[in-house]
Amino acid sequence: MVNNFRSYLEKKRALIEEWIDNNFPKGSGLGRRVIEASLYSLKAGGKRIRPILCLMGYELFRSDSEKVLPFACGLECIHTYSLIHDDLPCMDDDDFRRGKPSCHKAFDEATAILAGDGLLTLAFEWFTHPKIIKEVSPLALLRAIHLVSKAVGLVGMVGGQMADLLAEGKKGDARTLNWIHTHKTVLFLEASLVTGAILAEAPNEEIKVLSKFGKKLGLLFQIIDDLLDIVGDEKTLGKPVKSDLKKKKITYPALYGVEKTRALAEKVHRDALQALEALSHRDFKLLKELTIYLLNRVN
Ligand code: GRG
Repeated sequence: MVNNFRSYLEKKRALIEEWIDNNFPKGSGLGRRVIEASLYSLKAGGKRIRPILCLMGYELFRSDSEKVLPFACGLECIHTYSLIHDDLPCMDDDDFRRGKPSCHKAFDEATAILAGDGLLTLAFEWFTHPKIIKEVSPLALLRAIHLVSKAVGLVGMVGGQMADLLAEGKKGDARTLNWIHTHKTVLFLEASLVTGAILAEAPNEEIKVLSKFGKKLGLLFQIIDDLLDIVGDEKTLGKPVKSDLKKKKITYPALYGVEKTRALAEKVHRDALQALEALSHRDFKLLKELTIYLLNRVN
């Protein structure tokens, strides 16, 4: 089962990479530098969790997920934009990302800001790619775009990033931590999964179940992310460790310690698996494997 799941992830990653390679704007004009910088960050590696979640959400209901690949790749563009901007000196000031110099280090700050802006915009071009428009119900597509826009916008990831910056160096509490993580990370991961189901025109009741599961999965992802900053390996992670600690970020280990945080991750993992049980008439084996993978991930 585990090997099957690994090969599933590899297969999906290869499809995502291939689609990006074939469809990324080819830069030949005077603005070529920003295209190079965007592609540099987009192709620097990464687990491709958000597009894979979208494909998995779709595949619970329909088998022809290649039809929604442009949408899934658009999610990765949004994610990469957020990482480029997060690494900027005026935000988290990180020199390395995905094992390589951050975009503003490999290029310069102005180019990195533009690369992020360009990727965010490209996401919407891909969400409405002619291939998607031909294959997916227009209402389902609008619903999916609305959901993801909200999840990554002012009342989602952008707001979460604001709160995260404001909380730096302050004594945080559980409520603040939960708010930041929900907005900065969880809503986008949840939306990535749920958009897949929406594009497959899944019944609303099942979309609600996936939304509940997606929240647990997103929280698990973030708790492990916090833990890896303390116990992770720099080379495997592709970025410096103990960076949250140095910046006095509010994190789960900072609030509860490593052991309690690990126990919390295991509880959230169990909750996520329990939420999935409500989909007992669907084949959710891969989502179960993904939950286990996210609990045990090392990067
Ligand atoms: C700048 C609007 C804006 C938002 C930034 C993404 C983000 C919000 C901050 C990055 C800091 C961080 C470590 C957030 C926690 C979760 C997270 C997004 C981790 C990185 O995502 P992965 O592990 O990265 O999926 P890869 O490289 O595998 O794609």
